[in-house]
Amino acid sequence: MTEQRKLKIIVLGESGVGKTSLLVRYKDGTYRESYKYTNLDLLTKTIRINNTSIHLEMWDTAGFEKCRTYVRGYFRDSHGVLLIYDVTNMTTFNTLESWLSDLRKENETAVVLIVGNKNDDPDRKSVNRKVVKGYAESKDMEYMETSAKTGDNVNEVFDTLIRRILGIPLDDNTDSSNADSGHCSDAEEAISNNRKVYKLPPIVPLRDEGIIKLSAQTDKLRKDDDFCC
Ligand SMILES: Nc1nc2c(ncn2[C@@H]2O[C@H](COP(=O)(O)OP(=O)(O)O)[C@@H](O)[C@H]2O)c(=O)[nH]1
Ligand SMILES: [Mg+2]
Repeated sequence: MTEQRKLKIIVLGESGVGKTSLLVRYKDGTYRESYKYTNLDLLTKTIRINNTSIHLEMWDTAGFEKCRTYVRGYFRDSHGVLLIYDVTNMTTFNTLESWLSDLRKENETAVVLIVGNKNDDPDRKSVNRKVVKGYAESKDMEYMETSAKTGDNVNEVFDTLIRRILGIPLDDNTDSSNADSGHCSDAEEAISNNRKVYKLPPIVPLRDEGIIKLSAQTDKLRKDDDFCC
């Protein structure tokens, strides 16, 4: 029997780091230099992992990060957070700590993954990988670099976040002897045997339901929470 799960994922970080671009790239594999969505709120996608069908609700900020006045409900109940900076802009990395602290005031349990986006031009890269790695380790978080523009590492970021939320181990080394089973139980068995080898269950996209503009609801939330933008 197929189990159903719903996961809420949110994005956080300064305006312009590529949050919307990353969500859209993951949702339907496209990229445009500039998105014109004014009330882009919710993107949905259904994937399957083992026998579980997972309905992803991926919430965009709808621009509230510009004034850092939050829709409080945005943080609440989220299972996973992509904390995003721009690898070409150190300031966007320096503000991650305050985004994280704002998140933790409302949500202590969400899994957070740090993402360095715009990793597509080595000449423009200005945030030192080692610095980010050190920060991520100090927070016991994972850190990955992506490009929404080229699509590099985007699926991997979402896969990693989803696996972390669901408690499915990531592979350190793929064990070919385990390679065709692909079930959680194998991974669990590997852990119980204290082996550092896991076979990842595949994540399969099932439906791409589109971008839903919930401007009516968002307007209400904005009103309720003194949304300033
Ligand atoms: N070079 C490059 N530009 C990007 C990338 N992701 C987004 N951008 C650009 O950065 C700008 C801001 O992106 P947007 O997704 O609106 O950022 P948001 O404000 O964080 O949602 C847009 O002009 C995007 O085209 C990327 O991976 N590489
Ligand atoms: Mg945006």
